Amino acid sequence: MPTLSPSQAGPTTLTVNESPAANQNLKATPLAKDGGVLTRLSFSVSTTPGVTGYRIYRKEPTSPGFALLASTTTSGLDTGLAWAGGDTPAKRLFSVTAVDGAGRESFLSNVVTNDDADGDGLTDADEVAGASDPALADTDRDGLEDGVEAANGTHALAGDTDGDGA
Ligand SMILES: [Ca+2]
Ligand SMILES: [Ca+2]
Ligand SMILES: [Ca+2]
Repeated sequence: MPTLSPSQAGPTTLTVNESPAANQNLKATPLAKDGGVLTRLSFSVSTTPGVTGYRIYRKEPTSPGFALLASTTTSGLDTGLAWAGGDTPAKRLFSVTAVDGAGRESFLSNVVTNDDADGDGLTDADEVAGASDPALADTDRDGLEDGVEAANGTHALAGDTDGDGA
């Protein structure tokens, strides 16, 4: 959160110390490891000057809110937590914040789940059931992501279902 620093002496000034900007491009992808499939998170590093690290938060299905999972100084994390296959293991939510050297923390980033490998808003299981590609956000490459097509009732497998000529 931003903090305010009134001057102790001299001319009256008030400095607003802005907290870092939130990351907006967090992604969760399946990672085959040790005979299982685990959840890997990745994001772009913050462009806010002074950012020294990131905090990864997760929400368990039975938990009312997010809890700290790990801190990292790099732009990704192998969570060690299972990728969801159908309803088992359970769906988890993830988010990340940026932290600067003074300990100021950004708001949460976008939220991702461990059951949507291409981040298009449809779960892997729903994509398999509906024959769209769980590894490609826009299966028919018409510019509308599969989740948007599902919400709009257009077809994710045939191009230009929105009739815009693209
Ligand atoms: Ca998907
Ligand atoms: Ca897809
Ligand atoms: Ca499409």
